[in-house]
Amino acid sequence: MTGEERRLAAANLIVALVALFGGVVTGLFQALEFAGVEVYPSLAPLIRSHYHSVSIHGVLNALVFTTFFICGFLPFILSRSLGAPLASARLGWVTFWVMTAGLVLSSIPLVGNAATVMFTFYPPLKAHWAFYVGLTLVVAGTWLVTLNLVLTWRAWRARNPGLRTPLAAYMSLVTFVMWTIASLGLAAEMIFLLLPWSLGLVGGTDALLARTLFWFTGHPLVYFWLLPAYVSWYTLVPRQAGGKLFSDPMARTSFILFLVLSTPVGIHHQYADPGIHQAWKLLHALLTFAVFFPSLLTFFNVVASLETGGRARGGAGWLNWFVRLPWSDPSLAAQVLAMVLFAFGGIGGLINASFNVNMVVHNTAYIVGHLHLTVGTAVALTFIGITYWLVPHLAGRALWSRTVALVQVWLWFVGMLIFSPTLHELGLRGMPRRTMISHASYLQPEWKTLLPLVGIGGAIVFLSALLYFLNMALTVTVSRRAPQPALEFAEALSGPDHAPAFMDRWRPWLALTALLIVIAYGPTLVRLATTASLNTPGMRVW
Ligand code: HEM
Ligand SMILES: [Cu+2]
Repeated sequence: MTGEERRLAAANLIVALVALFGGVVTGLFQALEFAGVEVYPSLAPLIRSHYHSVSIHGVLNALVFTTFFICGFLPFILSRSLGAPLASARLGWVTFWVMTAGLVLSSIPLVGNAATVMFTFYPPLKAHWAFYVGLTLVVAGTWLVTLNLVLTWRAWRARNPGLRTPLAAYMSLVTFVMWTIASLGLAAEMIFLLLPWSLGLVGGTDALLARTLFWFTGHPLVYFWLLPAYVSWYTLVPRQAGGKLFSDPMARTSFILFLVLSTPVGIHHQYADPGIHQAWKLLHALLTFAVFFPSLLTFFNVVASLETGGRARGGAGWLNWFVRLPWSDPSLAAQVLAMVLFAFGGIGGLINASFNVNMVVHNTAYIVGHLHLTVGTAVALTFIGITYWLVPHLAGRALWSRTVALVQVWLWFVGMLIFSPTLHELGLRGMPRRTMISHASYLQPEWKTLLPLVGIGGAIVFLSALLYFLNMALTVTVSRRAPQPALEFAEALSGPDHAPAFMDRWRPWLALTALLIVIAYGPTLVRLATTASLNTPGMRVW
């Protein structure tokens, strides 16, 4: 193995963390705005409005931080898990620079208030073309990551015929293959609608077709964020907890189901959209409940694995094993607390997914509460936990301070425990999301009493993030040099040989994935594409 995987991972992590920094700063502004603190006037011309801030916040956190982290983390994991270097380090660097160039290109209009269209960029809101071109380059870069992973795996396979693919490599591959299929919707939206429109080649656009293509990718996008966190929960956390993975075959099963079921569910984001027949919405609702099944498998498997750790450390009884986990390890603490909040995120997700109940929470602050439990904590806090071992590993230095890291982890947890339930409740009281709420003429007294808690919770999470960046910066610069132990994956109680061989084959699963997508999306997409009248003019409302 060469040092290239380390350098590639480090380069991606640097971009990811810079993005997260911008993401939490804008998050603070928004939380303060909700609490009635006038921040935006003093931020001009850097931040021009709440909507400018929310656009930067969503893009940096949900798109840039996550994507760059994943493109750094999973190739590194795959290479370690196969015990082989990446097929092409040069391809790895080309990929990194394509994505970074795309990021810079899209950041210019974003920062300059020429792409204040939120991270979902729904037309007819219209951004500068550079924003769309840049994001397209980032997505194209992720396909190159897939290519590199597949080539690496095939070379390994040729050298090791008949061996089961190691779990961590298997999961990394599934994640990128799933994402590559899923991102075709976004690619189509960009190439056929947004790029020609923003370049002035066509006069208008079709909002419904664009949204449908967006959510084709937008829902599996959440699995693109989550599956790398699961990779850590399944293949690394059990060892960190002092235990073993409960079941390797069950873990593989859940990932296969995520591959098959992540994409044909996106219309659950469009229950409120006119122009899509209810039958398709219902089918997507049912498939959404189907994808809840591998989530439950994951929950059971990961908790059972943690339990083996807690029991090995002397925990007895029903719950005492949980207390006995090695809580003094910030990497483990971060990820276990991320799981705890994710359980609530999952429950809330079922409410969102329920066709008619969705109407109660649709586009309210409840959704903001939900997504800070899921991507904002389950994913972000897990990734933070991973960096507590990965950054020292890459830098060859000890973590600067374990204590600061532990304080950071608990502050995030406590801050989110205030921030997120408050937003859920505000949503149930009818407060909309994506609104400069303290200036809304319809601001309700029953919202006003709760809004300060959004500011307080948000400020605590922000403080936590500052401690994190301080610790990371000092780790890579002044912390003492200490060679880090080699990366070891968790053993499994029930190992890979118990998994049926057909799970290691790709064609049947890819065929099933394609079939479900054609059934769930085919008729709607064909109808929308053949009747699209590109006549909606673009709008700039900020
Ligand atoms: C200091 C920490 C954070 C604070 C205080 C914060 C605060 C907020 C607030 C107040 C909103 C609602 C804006 C509105 O609807 O008008 C928001 C939206 C959002 N946040 Fe955060 N956030 C934080 C961290 C994060 C993280 C770590 C992520 C993901 C990795 C994230 C992802 C999002 C997303 C995707 C939205 C929705 C944006 C949209 O509606 O377009 N946030 N955040
Ligand atoms: Cu979804």
